[in-house]
This record gives sequence, structure tokens and C-alpha cells, in this order.
Amino acid sequence: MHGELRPGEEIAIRIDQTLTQDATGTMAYLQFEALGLDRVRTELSVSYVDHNTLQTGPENADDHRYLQSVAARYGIYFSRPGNGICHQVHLERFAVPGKTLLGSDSHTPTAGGIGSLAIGAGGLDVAVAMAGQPFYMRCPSVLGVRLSGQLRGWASAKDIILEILRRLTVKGGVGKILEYFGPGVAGLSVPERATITNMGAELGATSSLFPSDTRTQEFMTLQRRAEDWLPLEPEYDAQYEELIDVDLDELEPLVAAPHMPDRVVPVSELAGQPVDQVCIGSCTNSSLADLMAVAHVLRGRKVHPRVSLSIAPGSRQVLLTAARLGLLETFLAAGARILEAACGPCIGMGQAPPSGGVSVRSFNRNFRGRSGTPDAQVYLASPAVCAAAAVAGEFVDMQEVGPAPLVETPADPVIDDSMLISPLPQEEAKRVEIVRGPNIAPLPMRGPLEDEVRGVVLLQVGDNITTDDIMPAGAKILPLRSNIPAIAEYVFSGLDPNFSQRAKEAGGGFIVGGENYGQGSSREHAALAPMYLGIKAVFALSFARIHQANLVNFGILPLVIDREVYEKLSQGTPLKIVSARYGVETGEVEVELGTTGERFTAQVEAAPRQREILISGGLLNYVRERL
Ligand code: MIC
Ligand code: SF4
Repeated sequence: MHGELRPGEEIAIRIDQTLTQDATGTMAYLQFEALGLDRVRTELSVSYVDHNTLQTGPENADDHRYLQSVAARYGIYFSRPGNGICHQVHLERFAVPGKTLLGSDSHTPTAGGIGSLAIGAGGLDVAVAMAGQPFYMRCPSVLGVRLSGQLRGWASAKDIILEILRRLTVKGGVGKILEYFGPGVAGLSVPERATITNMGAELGATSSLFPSDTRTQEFMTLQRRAEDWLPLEPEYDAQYEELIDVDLDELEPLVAAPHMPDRVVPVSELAGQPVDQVCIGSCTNSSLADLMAVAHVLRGRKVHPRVSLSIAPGSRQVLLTAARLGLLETFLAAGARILEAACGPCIGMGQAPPSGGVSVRSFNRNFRGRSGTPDAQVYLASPAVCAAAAVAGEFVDMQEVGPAPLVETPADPVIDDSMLISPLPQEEAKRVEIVRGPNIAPLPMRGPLEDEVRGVVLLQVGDNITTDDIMPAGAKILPLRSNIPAIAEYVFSGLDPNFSQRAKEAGGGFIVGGENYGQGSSREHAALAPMYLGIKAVFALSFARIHQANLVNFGILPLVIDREVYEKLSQGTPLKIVSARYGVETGEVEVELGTTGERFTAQVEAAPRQREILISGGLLNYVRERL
């Protein structure tokens, strides 16, 4: 590690493991290729295919082929489509307590459930980590979460994290790592812990971490990886910058209402409200234990005739084990639609709800439009609450569902790694030819920062804008992830269908945002595509961590303004950043309003090294200058 372990200071940490998924992976590997190495320099790197599995044209399948050949060429494990969601498979097969993991997906901290320090980042940061370079970030502060008591009745791990979201909000974790400890921890299995660390991403947290204890050992033993286990716990006199207490005895089943994961209410308050669709799965809640809870509710019952229920197991291991235990039969008998082990509906890859429909999902994000239906109302809840709603056709007070299942001893999973392709020996790997389909377009680059940056405000948006708002996903747009000119057509398309056209006509310009700009996904396309459209700076009240890093990596200035300045700006306002290079160097730029000539200052939200990157016009330029 470099730097001083003081919150806010820039530090660099060694990365032991990396993971990528297909929707961010194609860019990450194009960038890794550009670094010109012969093989990855990590202990372990895995390339998963789990997002773009709906193959409505050749694009996704072409990307899969590219990814498989890159993995073979550079010494990377390849998890084939159908093998499962990256976070679930990584937890089962690879994550190790005490190892660092960097992943090009915001839910990478799922592995914190096993005691791995796991962080989500943009693809370029992951590419650089695969090259053996350290990962730079601002040192987070540590928020201690003391768990006491034990879950009762239908309360579940999902309700623990929903309760924390209710208290801290979607920006409450920015710049923080949540460390879980206390007497309530021992009652939670690794998959339950992983549900909690997974949704730490919805708090904006850098990561979330559980200790590695006998429950961890039990999980790793079942995974036939007992030799990788090691005990880890917080120092007994650990001091936390902040501390919260959650009493598990008091929790009841909760639901996040549309359209933010922090709009949390007890499900009992919604009882009786009709539901049209239920989706169970995603990296948050698709473990075997989750499916067992669902089967407990569905056994001997039928899905309500108005409701479409889909179930996507988190991994092939979960699916195989569910089949062996007879859970699939229960699901089919109840009338559920079984999907492949992949992200699926969570990222709008199929199963978009009907117009104006109410969808209840065991997922982690319910941002407006993310489901693929702009006016759908999406709620987030535990798998059991989802299953009960599917049967009743409405939200149900869980007290009416009967007794919750007893905590069973975890089932012995069916372990079959045949869809996980191991790295080739170096000599053989060197001979592998990389397959590039027509969907793989060259990477656009930006030149060094100009000294005078001019343009107009192309769009002004409010607080908590997500990367789904900036660069939507879904079955139509996701296949363009390796084609920046094509995907750039859709920047902000959900909020303003003319944005891309206007940006191109103006030759680029600026965006103005509110608090927590860029929360949510790690997709660097939310920076890359705006960069391609000529966006030079984003003025916002505050930024989400991963998006801020992605903006820097692609040479877009993240500039912090106050409310007063925010109010002065609007769409069409011409702006000039005066002496931008000097300003970025010093950390503060001066900006002139073209309308009145009035000036204001904006803080450059970037650590000293990031400011150098901005001056170079992005991380690739910066690294190349130094090679
Ligand atoms: C998501 O949940 O939004 C995604 C799709 O997994 C993203 C990554 C991406 O946009 O490819 C994430 O969370 O980082
Ligand atoms: Fe996939 Fe959804 Fe998890 Fe993102 S949040 S990795 S889309 S399952």
C-alpha cells in the first residue's frame, strides 16, 4: 500500500484478484490489450459472461467470442454464459478472505461477505490492475455497523440492508467502508452476508466487509475450498469514524418503493396493493438459501393468474442444486417461469413489466426505467416477500403467510466447474488469436486538456442522477457496449431523447448535476460516451465515487459547485473555463458565465494524481506518457 491511511487521502492498494463481466469487460480488455502486456499480472483474474445473454442479434455472441479468446490469450479464467452471475460465482468459487478484489461492476463488494476487500471500479481501472499496477482511491473512512440479536420470523438479510438504506440513504455510504461486527454476525451465513455487502453499493459505499469466522469456514468447506479459509476479525479495540447499531430482533420485512433503493417502508404498510410481475434472482438474492425460502412459500400454491413470476438462479451451482433438491419442480408446479442463471431482468435483459405495471423484485436497484418499462413501478424486497406477492397477486403482510422456514443446515452444493475455463499455460496462450467481431469499434481517445474550455450547458439535471439515467442499459442498448459511437446515440435518452443530437451539433459542452451525480453502476460508458460527444466538464454539487473516477479516466473534468451557482446555470448557458490547465493543477478553476461575464469558482474533485491525469486528457494518455 502507498499513501497515508487517513480518510480523504489518496492511497494505492495492491490488487490480488480481478473480475470483469461482459457488459464492461469488452472495454476493459480492449484497454488491457492497449497496455501491451503478455499476460495478466494478478494472482487471479476472471472474465464472466452474465449480462448480455439475450442474443437478439449477433452482437452479444460476438462479444462473448472476443472475451473468450482474450481470456485464453492472457491467462484469465473464463466463465461461460450460463455459468452464473459474476458476484455469485466469484463468492462460491474464488473469493478468499483477506484478498483484495477489483471488479468492473459496482456490486463487486458482494465478496465482502466472505471477508475479501472487494471494490467496484471502471473497466480501465481494472485493466490497469490486471497489468499489476496498484489501484488508487481516496482512503475511505470506516463506518462500523454493530449487529445484535437475531433475525426473526420472515425478516431476512435483505431487510438488514434495506433498514440501513432507510437510515443512511443512497448517498450515506459515499467515501466509506462499512465494517460489520457484533453478536448478530454469527447468525448470518455467507450468502446472507453477501446480500448485505452487495447492496452496500446502493449506499454509494466504497466497500462493505464482514469478518471471516466459522460460518465462513463452513461455507468454504462446502465449496471444497477449506484450505483457502483464514480467520479475520476487527481488532478488539477498533475505533470507527462513525457507528450505527442494528438490532436484528426488531426487524420486520421491508420493501424499497419506487424509484430509489432508500425509499424503504414495511411491507405490511403496502398489504393489499396489486402486483403484476414478480422477479426473483440477481446478484443480491439468488443463492440456494434464497431459492429454498421461495420454495417454502410456493410449495402447494399457485402463482396468481394476473402475475408473471420469473426466477433466475444466481449460478449454475445454485441451479443444479435446486434441481437435485426438487426445488425446480416446486417452482414449475406453482407456475413460475425459470430463467437462465444470469442478470436477466435486473438489467432490462428481458422481462420488462407491462405499461404502468407494478413489479416486485428481489434485486438491488429500482431506478426509474431500468426495468425496460419507463412507467413501471418497481419495488425491491426479499425473495420470500416476492414469492408471497406472486401467489396473492398483491403485497402481503408476511404474518399471514404462516410460519417462516426454520433455519436449515446448508445443503451440500453440486459443484461442477466445467463451464469455467482455466487459463492456458503461457506458451500455448501466446499462440491464441483474438477474435474480433464487427461490433468491436476502436476506442475513442481525447487529447490533452486545452487551456481555454468553452461550451454551453447542454443539460441540467437534479440530485441522485444514476448512470442508468446517463447511459441506459436494457436489451436494445447493452449490445452496443463495445461500440462507443453507436452507444453514444443513447446518452441521457431516457431523460432527454434529443441530448445526443444537441451535443453533437454544439460540438460538445457541459452537464450540470445536483448531489451524488453518477450513482449506481460502474459502467465507464457513462463517461466514455459523453466524452465521445464532446462533454468537457460536469458541474455538480457532489459526485458518486466510481463515476467520478470514470470521468477522470476519460478526461472529463468533475467540478464541484455550490447551490447558489447551480441556480445560476441552466440549459443553454454559455460557459468558459479560464486557464483550465493551471486551474486543474491547483484544484480550483475559474469559470466565466458567457451571458453576464460574471465569474465563479469550482473545485476540481480530484486527488493530485488524478489532476495530472485530467491534464493529460485521461488515464490512457497518462499511462502512455509514462511508459
Ligand atoms: C448494473 O447493475 O447496473 C450493472 C449492469 O451490473 C453495472 C455494470 C454495467 O453497467 O455493465 C454495475 O452495477 O456496475
Ligand atoms: Fe447483474 Fe443486476 Fe447484479 Fe448488476 S445488479 S451485476 S445487472 S444482477
